[in-house]
This record gives sequence, C-alpha cells and structure tokens, in this order.
Amino acid sequence: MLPNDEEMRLFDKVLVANRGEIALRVIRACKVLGLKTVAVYSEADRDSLHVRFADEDVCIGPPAAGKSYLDMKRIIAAAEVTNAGAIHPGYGFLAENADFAEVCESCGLTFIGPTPEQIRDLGDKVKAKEIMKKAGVPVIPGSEGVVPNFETAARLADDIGYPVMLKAVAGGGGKGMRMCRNMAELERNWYVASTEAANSFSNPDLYMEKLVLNPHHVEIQLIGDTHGNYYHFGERDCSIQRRHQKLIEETPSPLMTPELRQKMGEAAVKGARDVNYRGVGTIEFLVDEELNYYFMEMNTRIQVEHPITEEALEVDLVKDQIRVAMGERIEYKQEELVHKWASIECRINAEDPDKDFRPGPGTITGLHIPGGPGVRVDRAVYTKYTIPPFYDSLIAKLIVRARTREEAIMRMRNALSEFVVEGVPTTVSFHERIFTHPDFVAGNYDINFLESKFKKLPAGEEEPRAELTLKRPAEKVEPETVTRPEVAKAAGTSDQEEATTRTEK
Ligand code: MV4
Repeated sequence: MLPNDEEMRLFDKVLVANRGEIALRVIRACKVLGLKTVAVYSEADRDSLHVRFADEDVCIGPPAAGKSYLDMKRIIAAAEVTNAGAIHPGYGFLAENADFAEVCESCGLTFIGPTPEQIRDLGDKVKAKEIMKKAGVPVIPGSEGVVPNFETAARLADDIGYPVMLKAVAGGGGKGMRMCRNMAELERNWYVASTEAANSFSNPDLYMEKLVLNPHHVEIQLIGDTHGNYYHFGERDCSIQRRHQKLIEETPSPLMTPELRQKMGEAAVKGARDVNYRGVGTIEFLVDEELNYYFMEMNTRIQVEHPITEEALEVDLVKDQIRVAMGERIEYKQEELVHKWASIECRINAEDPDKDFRPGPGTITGLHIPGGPGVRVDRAVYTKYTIPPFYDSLIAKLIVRARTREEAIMRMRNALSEFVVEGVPTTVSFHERIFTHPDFVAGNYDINFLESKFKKLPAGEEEPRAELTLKRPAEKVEPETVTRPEVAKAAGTSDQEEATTRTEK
C-alpha cells in the first residue's frame, strides 16, 4: 500500500554530488528507478564516466575539492539550474556534513540520507555512544563523556584498568587516538593528545575507553524508512586495514556465529529505531576474542564496501536508499535477509606497495577487467583514463561471491591474476599476497593482521603460501543447517544461473 501523498517525497531528478565509481553506482540505481540524473564535475573530471552516463552535467569548478565537490553553494546552484529535486551525496566529501543536509532541506531539496540532526548527533563520537548505550547497545567501558582533566583521567584509568585508549571527541578514523599502558604513559599522552586535538580538530576534548585487545572491526548494515520499518543486512568484517584505510572487506565474518549475528543485528536495529533513523547506515563494532561486541561508531552514509552485502544477500542498497528518500515503504522480512553467498571485496588503488603505498596517479595505458561467474568490478576507469592526483586513488572495487568463503577466495585469487592495469602502480600484487597468506585463508586475523603478520620480509625470504583445496560444497545446504562460515545456498537456485557476471560496466 503506497503512503499517502504528503509522505511521498516525490522528485524525478537526482543530482549526484560525488565522482568516480560511487557516482556511477548512484546513477545506475537512479536509472533503475526511472529517475533523471545530474552529474557535477570539476575540470579534472571532465572526461569521467559519471559525466558521460548522467542525463545532464554541470562543471562546478576547478580540480581542488574545496572549490568543487566540497563547495555547498556550487552544488546547490547546480541543482537549481538543472531543477533537480534531490541530492545524493555518495560517500566522503559532504556525505556526513549535517550543515549540507540542512542547506539542501532549506532549499527545498531532498537530501538522500538521514536528517541533519541524525547526521550531527551520530557523527559526534560521545553523543553517539550515549544514544547507543541508552538503546541497550553494548558500548566500550570508559568515561561518561568528556574527561575534564588529567587527575580525573588518572582516577578513571585506575577504575577501568590499563591499558586504556584516549580519544579526541572530534577525532575519527584513527586520528586523535592514543593507547596508554600505565599512569606514566597516560600523563605523557594526556597533554599531547589534548594539544593535538585542539590543533587538528579545534576541539581539545578527550574521552577514555578500556582498550579492546586484538579486536575484529565488524560493522552491521542497516536501513530505516519513514514508516517505522527497520532491518539489518548482517555484517561486514573490515579488519584488514592499513593505517585505518580498509583494504579488504568480507561477509560473512570468519568470526561470526548465527547467534552473534542475530544479537548484533538486533542491537543495531534497536539503535536505529530509537532515533527513527532514516535511510541506510552502518554501525561499527569492535568484537574481541571472546566474541564480546562493543559499539564503536556509526556511519550515516552508504559505504565504499556496501557491494559485498548486496552480493551476499542479493539486495540493492543504493536503490533502497533512494526509495526511502522518496517516501516509499521498505518491505523485507528480516528472517529472509540471510546470506545466500559469501562475498569479498578488494580495494584496488593506484598506489605502489613497494614505495609505502605512495599514490601513483597517471594515465591507464592498458586495462583488462576480470570477469566470470560471481565477479563484479565497480569502477569508473577505462583505457587511457587519467587518474587525477586531487582525490582518492581508488581504481576499482573488485568484488567476488561464491557459496563458500573458500571458493570466494579462489575466485578472488583468479580475478586478481586476471586484473591488468598498465601505466600506473596498483595494489593488485599486495592483495594477491594476502589471499595466499595462511592466516588470512584460515580466517585467523584481527585488526593487527597487516602490522603483525604481514611485516616486510627480509630480502629473499619466501612468504608462507596457503594452498586451497576446494571442498565439494554440499549440494543443498539449507539455512538452518548452515555452519560457520558456510553460507546458505538459496533453495532452488543453481550457481550458474545465479552467478552471472555482475561486472558493473
Ligand atoms: C579502539 C580500539 C581498541 N580499543 N578503541 C580505530 C579508529 C576508530 N574507528 C577507533 N579505532 C579503534 N578504537 C578501543 N577502546 C582499536 C581501534 C583500532 C581499529 C579499529 C577498527 C579497525 C582498525 C583499527 C586499527 C587500529 C585501532
């Protein structure tokens, strides 16, 4: 039953306030929904695919992000001259800028995302923690909000027990965070951390948490519509990170059990419901070796790694996100939102792993994109495309899916071996090393994997290689009999018919 008119946020044209693969991804979802699209681009992106495939395009300025993709006035002006009724922010840039969401709404534009208040509150690390704690979501033991001075910090740390983490309220993504193993380190770090926070974030406030040892970064994908419907789409394990940059994401997590997935999913839905969350969102948790899970942060945007959830559960999250903004009801049955596949994503960046991942922008002189059943490559590059130096270095997201994690790893290895990019350095070879590492293959990793198990080897020393022998998966694995980390085979579908090449062109 459609909601009555005043609830429908009708628009027929969406301005995509982003670039690269996510801009293309949003354009594709808009087309599926019969919506017109407007691309905005900087002079550096004149030859980009998102410009080519949008119905209309507007140049919004010079290459510098601050004068283009981050410039609210230019983006709003582009929406007005093209008569777009909605703006999709993608990820990064202005996607989690509450002021931008507010300006859109005040200009009569639908911001495709949560309300400005939700972006503001859930983007505040301390407020988000308070909201989640009130909703009954487990949070990391620590201070009740900001720690006012060192004396209080010392007393708190004694109560919590070392080691503790000092975190800048305005920090994030690993910035403004310091571990303290004892009082001496706490004293030293207290003054450094608050000065650093004042300088980096113009806010010196710190809060404290017990250190969660050797955790996994496990995030839960959720959605809420404007009719009281909330769902979760299971987890993504994003523990393989380098300097807080995610490199590999997978679902299901090797750590997960059906019981833990249900508990974490329900906690995430409860948190969303308690704030009437609108749109798609992700709640990040730290999960320790005893499978204790703690709220870490909430992301109020569509995330880079959303495709593995789409592939594993056979959903279209970006389409759902836009449908919520149009006022439609999202009608899933939570019990049907289960893994039909295992899915893994590698971020292929134009960076040189042998030169400390130094970005290597430039022209792609040769390109072969892998394919075959269960292979999807979300990208906005093409042969002779020039990767500009002004933005991130993402070339493509290589996503695979298969009925088991083992087979997905095989598919990923093969796809990586097929992936040819000439003219710029890439991280393909680095990913190939990870996908043959015995600990990764065994699912035996946590956030410290790259630092601890992937150290630079002395010259000439060979890395351990894990050979995978594919166990013949059981013909019909019914959901209730799914064991970790097997995934349920969707009843009645055959790999071949389902696993068509899902390469995003
Ligand atoms: C932590 C933690 C351990 N204990 N908090 C990293 C960035 C931001 N998301 C918070 N982070 C962490 N907070 C406590 N109490 C470990 C990390 C952390 C981390 C978390 C997820 C993924 C990768 C990480 C790498 C280093 C540290």
